[in-house]
Amino acid sequence: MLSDAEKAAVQSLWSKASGNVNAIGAEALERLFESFPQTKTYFSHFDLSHGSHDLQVHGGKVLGAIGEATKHLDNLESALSKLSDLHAYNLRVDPGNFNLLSHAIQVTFASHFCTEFDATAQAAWDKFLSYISAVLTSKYR
Ligand code: ZNH
Repeated sequence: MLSDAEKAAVQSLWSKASGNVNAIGAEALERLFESFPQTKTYFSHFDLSHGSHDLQVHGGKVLGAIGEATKHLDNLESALSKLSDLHAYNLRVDPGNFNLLSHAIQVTFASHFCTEFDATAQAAWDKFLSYISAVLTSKYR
């Protein structure tokens, strides 16, 4: 689990990002799709053009769920249980893609919050996003 210092780093960066979830989420998705085009296959029903409404809305949902998770750092499994079911049973997203999205989110944070997202904050977020990914892929079989 995260140390108290890591929890504080996660929450502090989140307080900067939380007002802008659609734009930040959309940018993270755009970076994901540009760098790893195979990830687009899950979104064939979306308009993936730059800044599209679909990217904004879905980006907002993904980051919103991450924001919600920042409030349940001691309890991620139950907080993310419904999303975990969705990804495992319904969406069947290849687990390898979670690392790619985590990477895209971190690069997006770095480009928006260059001062706050220092090496310590990044390490905490990397750990946090790994835990989220582990929960979201825990029900695969
Ligand atoms: Zn996911 C969906 C989150 C990852 C794919 N997602 C979703 C949602 C959310 C999320 C919140 C919505 C739900 C509802 O509506 O109910 N995700 C998330 C997170 C993560 C993720 C947090 C991590 C971190 N996903 C992911 C990946 C992928 C995905 C990696 C691939 C690539 N998702 C998805 C899809 C969907 C989702 C496909 C569906 C969409 C629509 O709308 O259709």
